[in-house]
Amino acid sequence: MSAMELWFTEKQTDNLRMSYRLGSTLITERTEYQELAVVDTLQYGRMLILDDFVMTTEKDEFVYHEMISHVPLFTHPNPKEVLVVGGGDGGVIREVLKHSSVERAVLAEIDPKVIQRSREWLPSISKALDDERCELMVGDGIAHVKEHKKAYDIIISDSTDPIGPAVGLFEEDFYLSCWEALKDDGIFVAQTESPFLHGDLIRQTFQRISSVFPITRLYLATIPTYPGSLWSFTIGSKVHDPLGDTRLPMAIPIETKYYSPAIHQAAFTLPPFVERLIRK
Ligand code: AG3
Repeated sequence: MSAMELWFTEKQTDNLRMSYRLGSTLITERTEYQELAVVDTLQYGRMLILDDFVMTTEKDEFVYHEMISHVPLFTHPNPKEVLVVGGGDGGVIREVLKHSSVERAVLAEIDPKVIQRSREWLPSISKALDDERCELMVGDGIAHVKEHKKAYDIIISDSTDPIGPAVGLFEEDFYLSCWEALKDDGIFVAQTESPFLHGDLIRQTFQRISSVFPITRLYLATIPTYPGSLWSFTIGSKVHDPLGDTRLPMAIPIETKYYSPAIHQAAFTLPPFVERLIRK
């Protein structure tokens, strides 16, 4: 057997591709909703791919999963009920359940195959899906949000890119439903793509979220396997300011690899080209 090189390439834009050399392909299948693959990359470990887009890898997933979870959860004084929309790989659930205040974490994932394959092939990411505080809701997250009023302390939108099934998760109507599904001091957060490649989307999403929530803030983290690497998250909050009135502890009672109280503060410091995107 020759040393044949197998590569997976994500077309990040029409003009930019990112390639990963593979050790092996673990599974590829067409689910009811999308093309799903789990491959073993030599650089970043196992990788979940949906419709040819990188969703997460074993080696860099901690940045995204910690930052989308701990920033809102440490902003809220006592988060008990948490909803994750999307995120069938379980990475966000794992981080959310590190908080001892959390009594129930509901995962609303539309594609059961994502849950099943992540359980099989990505145990380090999916392991908390079996926690007794985790409740799996296989179905439409948008409908779930609409059906619940004042039910959650935190809602996390762990969506794919705003194409196909995720389009609705970037619409104002969804942010309004989230407002209604949140308790009086609830916090919403969404992944909102890269300022290098998706500036218009960031501007539009920030505008939409801020038309619903009185406190809206953007923060950043570096995620090497996502297009543009510099990634954004947008928070909409009813009462608690992720930068203001929170009593952020000097030390946190959970183990993390990227998040810390200092990173929490620093992540909201935006370079001028990003600041301009969200300025009125
Ligand atoms: N959700 C955001 C993935 C966006 C990546 N986009 C891309 N590769 N074009 C990730 C789910 C992790 N739980």
